[in-house]
Amino acid sequence: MQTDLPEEVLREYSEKHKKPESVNFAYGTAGFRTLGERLDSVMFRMGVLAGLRSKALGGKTIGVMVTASHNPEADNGVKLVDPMGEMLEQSWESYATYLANAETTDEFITNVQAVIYRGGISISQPANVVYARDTRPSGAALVAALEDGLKAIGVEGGGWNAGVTTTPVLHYLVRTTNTKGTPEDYGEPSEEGYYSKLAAALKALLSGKPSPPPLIVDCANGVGALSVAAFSKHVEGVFQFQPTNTDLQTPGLLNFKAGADFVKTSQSIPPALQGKLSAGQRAASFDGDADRLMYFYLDDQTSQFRMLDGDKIAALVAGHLVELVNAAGLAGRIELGVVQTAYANGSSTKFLEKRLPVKCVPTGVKHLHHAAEAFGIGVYFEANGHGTVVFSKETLALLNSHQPSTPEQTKATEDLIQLTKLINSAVGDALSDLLLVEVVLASKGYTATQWNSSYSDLPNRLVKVLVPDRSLYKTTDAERKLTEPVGLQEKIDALVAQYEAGRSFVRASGTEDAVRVYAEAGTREAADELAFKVAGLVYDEAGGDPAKRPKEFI
Ligand code: 16G
Ligand code: MG
Repeated sequence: MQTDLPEEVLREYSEKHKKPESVNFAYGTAGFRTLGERLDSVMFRMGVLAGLRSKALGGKTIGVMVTASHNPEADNGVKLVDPMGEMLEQSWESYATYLANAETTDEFITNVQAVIYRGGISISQPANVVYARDTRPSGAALVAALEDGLKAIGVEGGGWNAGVTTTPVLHYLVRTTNTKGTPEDYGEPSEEGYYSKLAAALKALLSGKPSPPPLIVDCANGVGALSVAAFSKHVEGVFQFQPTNTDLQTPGLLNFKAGADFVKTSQSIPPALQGKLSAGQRAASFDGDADRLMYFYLDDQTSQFRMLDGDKIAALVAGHLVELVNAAGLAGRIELGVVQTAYANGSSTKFLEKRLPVKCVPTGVKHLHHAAEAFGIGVYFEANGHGTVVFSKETLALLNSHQPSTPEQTKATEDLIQLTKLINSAVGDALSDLLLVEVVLASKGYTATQWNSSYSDLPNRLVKVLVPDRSLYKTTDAERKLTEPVGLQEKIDALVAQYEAGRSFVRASGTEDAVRVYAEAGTREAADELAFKVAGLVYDEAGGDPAKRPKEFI
């Protein structure tokens, strides 16, 4: 049994994975993320930290995912996953940053010792870690560095390599490993177990309903392509995918003019799908690690592109869950709520608020997930397509013990129970969310057009502003208002007041060195104008170089 820190081993490995000079790493909303070539030392150190985190929790299995999600192919990243499949606890994010930025091996060892001390960690505890990566070319070498970290800190068997898989699968593996044989058992801890679980729930939920039409899925030329291919085998004859953007060989294609982020930010159809969609036919896009989902279709009348984003998914799913809870005879016994961020379209918030409680929280899955857990059934989605539904322990127990008194109640209760299995509550999951959407549409007999008609999005615009120091931008009220730089918010308010249905907010990005401006208004022109005016204001207030001022800023 290990009782002391294996300092010599750590030193030896640390020398092999030196930190690049003059780079400052920060564990942001989704872990560390930057050019893959810069991340060798970070990976090694996160291997060590994952081991320490597991030891701190008495040997519970911790997850490590190597991915940069929707970012360009040259980027990579790493994030740690806590035992129930949730994001790393916030207090440990600062440990991650602290270890990643130690300049030398000596400093690294000192910092490791400090983490052990501050975290009250007993080094003699066992450590268990499962890790995976997406399809990025830099992934294999980075995983090798991670493995050195796991070995150096004494993780059992050097960790469990789950190979190339999606972020949601990794989260599922963490949760199932830790809950196996407990009352919170979440399924078989294997990728096949994940597919089987989703497939069984899908079959139960679609039984007796018309089969959904074959669905075009844009896999962003990423790991989602593997996942869709593997899952398809489990649902033959029940559900048919038509995967596109599945090229994992050609360099540079990952997320390039493809995937959920492309669809959301460009508000247009991925070029590879052009000419493949008939009017009214729906299609979906995953992002590069398959934890975000975006739907779209071409209008049957005008052939115009129509996007069904995270807000539309939340509205569809929450509405259906309310109906099921009522139909099951459980109205008033389960509190349903929706969690959004400031990026949620104003129309979606209005639509939802008429039906159930809606909460707004800062950007980043951990905030949404946490807030959703306060409800009996919490639906959370970011507009960018990342989200899921969480069920409280009480709700799960109630569903299982409920005695329905009519056949209708029995059916609704069974559907709710199957939905708890179809939904990956550990994390936003493009595949599971897609199946959820398809089940709801099949239950309601809705087309994409009918789904989209629930409310009309207010035209909106997102603009990025490069400023010398984004850390100067401090917000309050779930990021909807700036407190610093002092005085800027008042100027934004004065601009917003000039636009009908106008709304705008400014926040520092957690993943990029930039400040983001969001604006929406009654018309497309007004939304664009408001966004560019606020962007100009931010740029000038920050003392931006007039020569480099983007010409669209007003
Ligand atoms: C990360 C977050 C996502 C958020 C996005 C915002 C996770 C797993 N992912 O991708 O939820 O929407 O960052 O990016 O938390 P931004 O801070 O650059 O606007
Ligand atoms: Mg992602």
